[in-house]
Amino acid sequence: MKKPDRIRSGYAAIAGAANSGKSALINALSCRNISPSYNFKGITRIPISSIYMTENEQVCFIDTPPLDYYEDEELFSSVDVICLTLNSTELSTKLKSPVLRSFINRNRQLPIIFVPTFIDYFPAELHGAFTNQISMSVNYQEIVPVCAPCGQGIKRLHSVILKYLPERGRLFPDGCTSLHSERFLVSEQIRISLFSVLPADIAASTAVQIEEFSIRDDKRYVRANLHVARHSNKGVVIGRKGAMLQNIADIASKGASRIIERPLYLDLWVKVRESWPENRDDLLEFGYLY
Ligand SMILES: Nc1nc2c(ncn2[C@@H]2O[C@H](COP(=O)(O)OP(=O)(O)OP(=O)(O)O)[C@@H](O)[C@H]2O)c(=O)[nH]1
Ligand SMILES: [Mg+2]
Repeated sequence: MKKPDRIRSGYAAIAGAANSGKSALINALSCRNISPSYNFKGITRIPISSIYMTENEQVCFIDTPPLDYYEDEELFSSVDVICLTLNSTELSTKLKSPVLRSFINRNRQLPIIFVPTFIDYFPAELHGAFTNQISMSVNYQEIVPVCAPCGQGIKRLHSVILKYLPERGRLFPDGCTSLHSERFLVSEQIRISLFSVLPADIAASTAVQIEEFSIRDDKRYVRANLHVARHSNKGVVIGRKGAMLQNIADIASKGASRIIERPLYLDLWVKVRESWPENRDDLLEFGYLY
């Protein structure tokens, strides 16, 4: 059967304060674990895209670093719709936040869907109260409360996002899952694995640098350096007889193979780059500034 020529297709950015559930949301909306989501502020350092497509729709979701730290004005001005996450346990404070107010103001030409997150903290009878509270303080297009890790509200949010995407030709080729290179997606999967086994402060201060990415017989061979910010962290990342490093490599290669849909062999090395998060040149070298 011939595919329709014009479908709902476009870009939906996810913005919000640190730890408000943006990455959990992109993972739930695009049905893949592409962006590290953990209980630590500032995990997402670079915008990450994840494409969801069917015969009748193509949505490129874009997860972004917290607005408190950085705002990519160009990125937001070029999307079709913005989902603004607000932690519902801190709704009143967040709605007054100057950073958030100025973001809403600067992007008022775009549809903004307000997405109260963490609604699993409240009984269903109270969810209407979030809508009232938001509608009293800002102009809004839509309000969709969600709990991304438990899937609540995700279907509804998805259909509301679609309403704001124009009908146009297909933007992405069949099978395309992200705008990023495999190399970048693999390095983010290594970051996800760091957070799942290391203390959060050590994981957050470990940079991943892909040193070699080669392809043989459709298999990926990747050598990556894990740069810890302190000498004392090196032993923790390696673990007893290398057990922690092996664990990280196992989790990361499984996750990365799933994301890039190919077998992948990973070789990890731990290096010390003292205080790299405070050093502009190191941030540039690791791809966190550009
Ligand atoms: N209970 C509950 N936990 C949530 C919800 N949304 C996110 N989380 C958890 O909250 C933590 C932070 O979520 P993230 O998705 O990393 O938040 P973020 O906004 O991407 O954080 P940064 O990248 O640091 O800005 C993770 O442990 C998530 O599993 C939710 O609706 N309910
Ligand atoms: Mg994030």
